[in-house]
Amino acid sequence: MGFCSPVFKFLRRGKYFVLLLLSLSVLAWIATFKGEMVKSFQVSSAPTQTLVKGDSLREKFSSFTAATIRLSTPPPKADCPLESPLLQGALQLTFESSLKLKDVESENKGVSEGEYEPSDCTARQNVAILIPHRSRERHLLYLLHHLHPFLQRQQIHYAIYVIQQAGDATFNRAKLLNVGYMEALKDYSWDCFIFHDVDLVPENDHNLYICDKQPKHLVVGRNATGYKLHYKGYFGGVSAMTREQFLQVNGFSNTYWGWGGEDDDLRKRIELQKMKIMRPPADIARYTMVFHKRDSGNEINKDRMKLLGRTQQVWRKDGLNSCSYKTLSLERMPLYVNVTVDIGKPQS
Ligand code: UDH
Ligand code: MN
Repeated sequence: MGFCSPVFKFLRRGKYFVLLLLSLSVLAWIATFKGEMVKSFQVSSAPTQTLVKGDSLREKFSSFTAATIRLSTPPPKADCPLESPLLQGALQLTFESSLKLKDVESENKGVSEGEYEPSDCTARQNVAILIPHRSRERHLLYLLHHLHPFLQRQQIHYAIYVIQQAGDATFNRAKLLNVGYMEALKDYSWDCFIFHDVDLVPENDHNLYICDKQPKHLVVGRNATGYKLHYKGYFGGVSAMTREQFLQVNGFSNTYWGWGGEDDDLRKRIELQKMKIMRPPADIARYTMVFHKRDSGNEINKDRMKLLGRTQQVWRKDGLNSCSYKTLSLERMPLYVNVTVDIGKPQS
């Protein structure tokens, strides 16, 4: 029997066949292993993968990672309700002489650098509160104490800016508020601005610190005036205008030094634009003014009537577009942004 017998040929082919089978299973094993490798790599870098249509492993994988991502990022917040469920109505205001800034800070842990936004819903407006200020620290403390919880109950996204007039030149409330508007807009594109005297504390949280289709005056009454409107057309104390409304009237005039007239000037600008001032109901728009005397450096402005006679001629070139000032410092305190400015002095 020679080497080329049929039995030998069969054995030789069988050997190749076994070899072939062996190498195929090795290849299959490598392929599975590689699959596992790819899979575990994709787990860690999944967000950047591209999905090839028809690749079912990747498709499955991508829905798995999408679910994982959804779990780790919070779901989008719903808009806050039209009326906040946290409102309390008329409030019992207190003015304790023992109150300290530290107390007010620890009462308002949710406020950071003067800013707050509701955690469980998206606020309907973003509001900057602007407070013109010089040497009224006690009033500021009382206002912060009441205003922070008041605004939080209204579910507003807000920040408080205190604009301090540096030096002892005559006070200019209106120019400080123009500065506040411009400085606040460097931080965020606020929808609405509240121009707020430091000594006026709102008595009812249904008096909403949000803007409307028309400029809004929030102080219908105050304790000192028997809760009656000061006079027809009064637009002082606390008022609210949208970013656009304020820009449309070119802001406040910069030329009112000392007490009075600047708020009437703003009303005239509003009327020239055919806008109409709105007010909340009298039983809601109530304020307590912390008692004070006239400040030195804020004497009655004897020129105010003369200036008011010129509003129509000058409003286009006297206002936001002509407001020059120098920011001396901007400090982000826990409860407010403190902007100290040199606004110059009256031209004589
Ligand atoms: N302001 C200061 N410091 C000043 C002057 C004014 O912070 O030295 C600010 C503060 O925000 C104040 C606002 O400007 O609330 C308006 O000034 P004001 O409170 O003096 O004006 P008001 O009309 O009083 O309330 C005027 C004089 C009150 C005399 C009272 C006599 N019974
Ligand atoms: Mn006052």
